[in-house]
Amino acid sequence: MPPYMQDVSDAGKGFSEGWSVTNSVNTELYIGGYGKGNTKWKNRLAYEAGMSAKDTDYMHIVNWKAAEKLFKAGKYRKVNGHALIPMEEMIAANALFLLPEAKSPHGADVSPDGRYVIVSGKLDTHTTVYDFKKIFSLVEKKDFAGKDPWGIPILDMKKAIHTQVNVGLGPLHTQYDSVKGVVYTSLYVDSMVVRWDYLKGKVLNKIPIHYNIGHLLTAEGDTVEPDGKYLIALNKLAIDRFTPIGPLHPQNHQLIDITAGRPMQLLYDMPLPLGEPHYAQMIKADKLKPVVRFAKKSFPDYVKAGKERVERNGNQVTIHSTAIRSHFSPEVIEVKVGDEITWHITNVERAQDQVHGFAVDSYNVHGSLEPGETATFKFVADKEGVYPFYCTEFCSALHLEMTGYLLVKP
Ligand SMILES: [Cu+2]
Repeated sequence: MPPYMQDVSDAGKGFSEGWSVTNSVNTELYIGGYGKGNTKWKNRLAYEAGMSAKDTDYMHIVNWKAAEKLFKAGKYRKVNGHALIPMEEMIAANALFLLPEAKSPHGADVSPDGRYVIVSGKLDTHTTVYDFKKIFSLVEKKDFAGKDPWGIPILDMKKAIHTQVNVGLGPLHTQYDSVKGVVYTSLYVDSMVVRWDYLKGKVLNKIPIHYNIGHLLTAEGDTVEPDGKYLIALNKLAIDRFTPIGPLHPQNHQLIDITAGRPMQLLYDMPLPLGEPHYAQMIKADKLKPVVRFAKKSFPDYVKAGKERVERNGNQVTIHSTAIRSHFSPEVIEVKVGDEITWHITNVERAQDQVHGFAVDSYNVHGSLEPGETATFKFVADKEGVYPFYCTEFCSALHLEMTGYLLVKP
């Protein structure tokens, strides 16, 4: 890649399978220098201005199937253990192109059928819908508008566009609905979500968000078959939603009903102890097939209930323990000063989500054991005395009683 600042990417699918797009900023190659105290320059523009000098930056378009052929032909070199195909090889193989996009772009989101990619430039009120059919045609005909300083072909922006839509201030990311043509774009400056039609090129309606929205998601919105119905605004910077409790205000997400045929409706503010996650997915719950407990075979030192024991070999002491509500077994363990302890503990709970903790605090031994998990702690018992060990997860009504003693004898 050329030395621009590459930002968000999306993979092609369906029509654009095997291709990817990556946004970039600072195609100006600006190197800063604003403010007093600069040792090199005076009176330079700040990065934010110097990086936004040109009206457009470059979307990087990569043909991964062509890259795969180059890799198989050995046209790469190893950098830190990774195969790196040099830019010249990619250019020669017609595998890397640039396409102008509105400056300081953020989201690049490929449509469910892979035919289009929607790009929003934060400093442009328009979102741009590019048509891969047009892009591939330009690539095929080698209809280029020029080359960048590294010799990468630049496609003609106007010839690659399906439509541009004036959606509002500060458009960022776009997510797809189950309804054909309908998409949702976050508007950072307006604090809104705009619902619009990228095929017909028109705005449908908007809903205010009570925070500065960044990313957003729709149910299965990044897949070839979005589910619609719900959207979550992933927010930062509460505007006026809460009584201020200090310099940092709470940051919540908002769940929005996007059922087709009626205005979008705010359903719920969702408290999360962190600001806007960058990308998140909403999927149907029945797609999750979680394990209930770890398999024995995952842990060679698994301790079977009833087979708990303490083994000594010289000054090497191996403790095989189990944990289940609300006791450790064994509960009292005697060792000698200087013994090297290897302590295996298996959580033998059959109940779902029944976690236990383990601590020998004086020896700075701490752990957490999920159902079926075996953990191993190693330390030298170098201080004589009576040291309690105990569960550190509030596991049951008798959690406080889930304790034992390590006796270190002189
Ligand atoms: Cu416990």
